Amino acid sequence: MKALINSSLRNIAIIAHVDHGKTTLVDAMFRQSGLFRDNQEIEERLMDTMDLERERGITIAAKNCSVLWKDVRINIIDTPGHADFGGEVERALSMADGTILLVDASEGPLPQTRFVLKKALEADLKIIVVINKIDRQDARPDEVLNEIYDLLIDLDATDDQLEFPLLYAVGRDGIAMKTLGEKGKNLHVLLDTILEKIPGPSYDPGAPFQMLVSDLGYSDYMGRLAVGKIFNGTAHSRDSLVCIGEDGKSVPLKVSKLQVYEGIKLKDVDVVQPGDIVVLAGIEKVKIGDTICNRQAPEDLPRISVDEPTVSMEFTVNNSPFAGKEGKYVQSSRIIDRLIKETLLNVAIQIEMVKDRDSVLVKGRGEFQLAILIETIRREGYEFCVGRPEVIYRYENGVKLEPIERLLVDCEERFLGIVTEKLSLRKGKMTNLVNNGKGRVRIEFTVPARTLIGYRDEFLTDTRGTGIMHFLFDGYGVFRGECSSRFTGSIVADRTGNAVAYALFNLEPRGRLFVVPGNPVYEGMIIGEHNRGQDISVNPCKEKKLSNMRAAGKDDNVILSPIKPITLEQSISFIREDELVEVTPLSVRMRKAVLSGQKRRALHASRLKDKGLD
Ligand SMILES: Nc1nc2c(ncn2[C@@H]2O[C@H](COP(=O)(O)OP(=O)(O)OP(=O)(O)O)[C@@H](O)[C@H]2O)c(=O)[nH]1
Ligand SMILES: [Mg+2]
Repeated sequence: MKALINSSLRNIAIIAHVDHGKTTLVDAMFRQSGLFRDNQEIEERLMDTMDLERERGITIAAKNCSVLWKDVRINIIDTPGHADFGGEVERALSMADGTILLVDASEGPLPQTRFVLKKALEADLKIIVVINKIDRQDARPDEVLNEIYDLLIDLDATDDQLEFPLLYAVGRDGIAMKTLGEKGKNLHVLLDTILEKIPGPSYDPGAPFQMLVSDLGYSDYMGRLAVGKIFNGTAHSRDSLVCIGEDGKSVPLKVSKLQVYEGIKLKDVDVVQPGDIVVLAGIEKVKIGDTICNRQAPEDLPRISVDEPTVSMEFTVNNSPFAGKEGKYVQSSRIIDRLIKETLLNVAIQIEMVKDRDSVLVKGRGEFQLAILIETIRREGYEFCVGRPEVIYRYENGVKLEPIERLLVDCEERFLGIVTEKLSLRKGKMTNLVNNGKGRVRIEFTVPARTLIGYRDEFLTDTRGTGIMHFLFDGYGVFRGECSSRFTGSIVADRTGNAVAYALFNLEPRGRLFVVPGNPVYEGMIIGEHNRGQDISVNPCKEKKLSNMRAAGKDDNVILSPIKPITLEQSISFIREDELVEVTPLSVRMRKAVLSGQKRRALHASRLKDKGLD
């Protein structure tokens, strides 16, 4: 029985679609709650502390911080908006008693708005709606408000949930107001609304200590750190407690340090109060979802549940001719250990050993999430190969099911034809079409997740960079039939050496090249995309014969078309089933899984023979 409320605290999660301004709003809340001196220079998007977050301007992991407002400490959890990091939102909501739902005043609710709102409603959390970025030229706050109501109704919100507190904001300028006509000056109305409308955490005064572990950290001095909300009771530093794991077994522990969030920093405390979000040191073997509780009356809380992964990728050791030249950690055991560590820190990632011990299947929510994982560990010095992302199928009563995405496209009317044509090739089904009468259309599709891998680049090209697309996992549906992952072949090097301008110049008409003169290549490495459907083997190292001098005179001066280096994410969505991406701290290369051209031809011939086509 929960009877008391801790009114000196509030725990809120900020949720929204990607880029709707969550992290920027947290900055402004920091500034106005007196955390910094008025003239102190502070960085933008302070909570995006990871290198990759700063480079890409997106939030990847949910993070905690706090502000003090009118003697109440508001614990804030900033969450990522990108769909692939949805597990972070589910984890964050396990610590919150309420949420701020941000919606861009121009874009309105988008697929991830639906996802996060659904999760908040399921968790029965109080919601404050903030229509943000009302300074935008194309802001349409009234329509957006109607769309939010429609969304809530669509998600079966109760009458109580439909009567949400509503504010308008320009997060970047640190302004919020109750009505559109007002001229806001600061965020005071938002901070006051949080105190007024979001309940403080409730707890049972008679119950012993119980804390749900929602996040893990690490400190060089204190070792493993467990982060989470205290559901009941209090604890002191030096207390003897237990941790109940997934198997129900209790492991004893002694608290070595307790901390709470003060701004973006942590503050040591001797005692922690019920409802607070704390950082506890003193236990090594702890997992997200475990309960830390009293030794005398150990009772676990429901574990955090996150949606199942929908995409998998195979990680193998690098066996290319260049293996071991650039990476520090190359052995399979090191790679597997690193991936196991990731599953401890990230509840949305799972791994499974395959066939031999040299290969491991990594499962997640989407190829972008896996790409971020790959980028993170390659920067730590790891080197390995990954295969094409594959969706995870399910079978029900003998029927094959596949993950289906709900896709929302916003583009100029003139691109409607090409977009629908491409998506129907990819087994998409149109479910809605809205023409706003100003030259742009909004189209909704349901599309198999597997056929969307790699579609974004093509979509941007098709819409001359002006189209916007968002998609969100919609559930499992009946398999919609085979579809080629790419309609072009690969240009494959047939030997080891360095690429030469003359050879590349002659290859240019065959397709799009990925290498420049001087790049090292090896047999089986993919150096370009062929215009035609099948692969071709070529010699990119071929020098011009000296006897042929007069033919082209300025041999050394051939002018090659400039190329954009292909990124890790592009490589991952480019490769086909029989291809791999080789990842090292310095390079990203694509290759055939079977490097020898001769072996590939033999394999191809035997496949044709099996099909009776030789
Ligand atoms: N016009 C306008 N732009 C804003 C406002 N607030 C934020 N932005 C811009 O919107 C972009 C995204 O801001 P973020 O705060 O990173 O958004 P986010 O919701 O944290 O994004 P993710 O964490 O990646 O989901 C940045 O370029 C901001 O400068 C605002 O009030 N008005
Ligand atoms: Mg952010």
